[in-house]
Amino acid sequence: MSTLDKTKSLGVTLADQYRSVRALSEKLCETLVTEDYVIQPMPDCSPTKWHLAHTSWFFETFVLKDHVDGYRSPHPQYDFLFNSYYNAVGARHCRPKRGLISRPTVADTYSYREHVDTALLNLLASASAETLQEIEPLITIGLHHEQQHQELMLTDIKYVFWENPLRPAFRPADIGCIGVDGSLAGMHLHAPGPVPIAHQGSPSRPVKWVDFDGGLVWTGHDGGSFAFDNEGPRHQVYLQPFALASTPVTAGEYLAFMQDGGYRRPELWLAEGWATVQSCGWDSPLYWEKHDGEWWQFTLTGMRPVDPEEPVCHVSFFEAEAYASWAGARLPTEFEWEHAAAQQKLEGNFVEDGLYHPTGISRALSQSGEERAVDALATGISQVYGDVWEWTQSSYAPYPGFRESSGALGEYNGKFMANQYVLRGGSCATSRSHVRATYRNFFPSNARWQFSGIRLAVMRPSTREVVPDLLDFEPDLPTFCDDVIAGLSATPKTIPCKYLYDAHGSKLFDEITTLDEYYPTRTELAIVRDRIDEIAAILGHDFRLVEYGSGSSMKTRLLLERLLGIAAYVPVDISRSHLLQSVEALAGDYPDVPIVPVCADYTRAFKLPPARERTIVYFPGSTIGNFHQWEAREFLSRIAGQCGADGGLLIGVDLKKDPAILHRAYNDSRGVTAAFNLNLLTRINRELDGHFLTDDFTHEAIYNPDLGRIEMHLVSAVSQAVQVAGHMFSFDERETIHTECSYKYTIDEFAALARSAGFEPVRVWTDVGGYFSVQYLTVRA
Ligand code: AVI
Repeated sequence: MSTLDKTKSLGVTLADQYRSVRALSEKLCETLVTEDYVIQPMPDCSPTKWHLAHTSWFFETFVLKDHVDGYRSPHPQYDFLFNSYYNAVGARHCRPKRGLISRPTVADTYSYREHVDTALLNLLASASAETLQEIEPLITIGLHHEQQHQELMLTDIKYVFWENPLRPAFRPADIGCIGVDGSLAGMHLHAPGPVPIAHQGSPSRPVKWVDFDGGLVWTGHDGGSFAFDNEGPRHQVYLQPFALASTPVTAGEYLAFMQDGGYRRPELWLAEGWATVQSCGWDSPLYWEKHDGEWWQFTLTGMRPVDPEEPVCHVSFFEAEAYASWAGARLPTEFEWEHAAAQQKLEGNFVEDGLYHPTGISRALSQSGEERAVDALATGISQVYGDVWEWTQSSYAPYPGFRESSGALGEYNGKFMANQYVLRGGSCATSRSHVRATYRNFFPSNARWQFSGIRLAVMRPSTREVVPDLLDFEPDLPTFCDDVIAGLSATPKTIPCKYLYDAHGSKLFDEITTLDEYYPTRTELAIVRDRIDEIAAILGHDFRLVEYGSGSSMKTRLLLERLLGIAAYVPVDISRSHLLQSVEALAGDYPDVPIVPVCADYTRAFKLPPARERTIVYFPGSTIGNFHQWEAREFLSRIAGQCGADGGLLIGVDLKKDPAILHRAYNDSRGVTAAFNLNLLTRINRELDGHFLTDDFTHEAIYNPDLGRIEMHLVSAVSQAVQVAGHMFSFDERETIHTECSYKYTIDEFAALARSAGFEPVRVWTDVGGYFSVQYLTVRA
């Protein structure tokens, strides 16, 4: 090809690219009416009109003014209005006030675009080879810049329509909708689609992990084609072996986090994230709303039920991080992500697909061809590109050797390298030609209006290698609020003791177990330690040990070390994070014992995974004492059913003794038990908008000899009325809330109870003082 032909061809290629990108900006606006173009619902969102004008101003400022002889802008004052952030170019209008500019009108803005298009296309048609070489990088960056604004046009208009109580749809939906009041009148709502909404909270697939070896790897762009300056220089980083989840976190998985109190548990959040949850009142991703007990979400095609299969979207870095910590995982670093993504085809759900919303894995795979679908399901990671931007744990920082380019365009990326996190992979609002493995998007940690989601990572070797499956259950929540309202409305007032154990309550209970006065934990451990050989002999061989409540304690460790017949250890706990923590703690120390954690509320019926070996349930700590006797009978019968004919139960049972000893154990001198009890009120205040003044209540624990139990109460010191979750409850002076029973048994009494539930006592071990017992029972034939 001659030089002239090459020049012409470069000009034509650039012109074609220019026309195509510019046309998409306008196509995206085809369903908007004039009023939609002008609104700015929050400082981060710009009006559509502003995006259309700013992207034109960009070409005018960085190409036309410098490369068209005698070029004069028809609107010099637009420099002030439509300069976004380039200090080198001059002063500018204040960003949060972009929505206050009614002039230029929308029509004026389109004329301005047309003017810039004509001038630019004329330049491309007539430019010399030298000029074309010079402007090619500027036009290319201008086109990528416009593609970034196209994505912002979508995310910003979504927020504009979300702020409108009529919830208009950006693109027409198929069928009817609901209004803000839950009515189905006159608004655009999308039909549920193929996903059965009844299963919003259904158990999620176990995470499938894909391993990567790590080592010294190259990262960043090699400069062979277009990339933003922040993607280089290419350099080496060292990666520890890691694994990535095969798919982004789904809405169904995220619902499980929400139902497990994800937005109410400070221990899961970074301090700043928790402060944001509190101050912004977050209880779900942006655009989610509950209607008649079902979660709906606002999309660019209107309101529709949350589809549990599709990637969760519109979550901040804080939410992504909290979810990861709840799931016992972490976010990937941007280098891990890039290393994995570089091995993937650049395909996915992008803006060109016209869905404007992330899709579920089935749809993503069905669109990418059967061969690849099978491949991805078997080994690979999928939905790496498109659908949702994936938050990484990497701060947006310069790569080693990074230098901003000179001139105004040096301000494009570099100056934002503070207080932001990197996101990777593009979204359903990104152009396919805009992303690549090295692409670094970035937003502040609280931003949620982008199509941002989550992919989990873990280190290798990790918990998952000893956790074949975290068998999930469907949490039957919310119950805390219902139980508290019902309990405070009853006479006498009472609240189930399981609510004493939030994160702080659990810590206080751990502290109780170390108190001099609280004998049970210490005594039980001593019994197990002294009798471990006898216990091992009686339990025999080839059984799985199913422990109710997460076991990371000394007793569990002792059993795992000394009971040689254990074929598997099955911890059962309602809290996924406690379960993962305890498994993580035990797995490393007992690599030979397979661990099969089960996330379940053991006080209710749940299924254990099937097993070849016998089942022995371990229920230590005399937690059985916290059940009323009729509840204990029912509970033990359920255990007998779970164990089957050849199974057994190893249980810790506190015994009747001198009431003075009991009194000291539950009224300790350091006031830890009092704090444990009073923490229930603090929890209600925090989680249920309660207004208890903890100073107006005192802790009381008394032994009731007739019923053979310690009763723990919170006593109102004054006559008062307290609001909880919008309800008022009055308390007389000295009126109490009964918060816990702790039944004590004689050995005969417990034997009778066990028999009535289908067990036969086999062996009872006690300490010399007869304070506590460890008992082995088998299921009666
Ligand atoms: C967990 N449970 C067996 C303890 C008990 O002794 O009933 C809870 C407790 N309440 C006050 N102190 C300890």
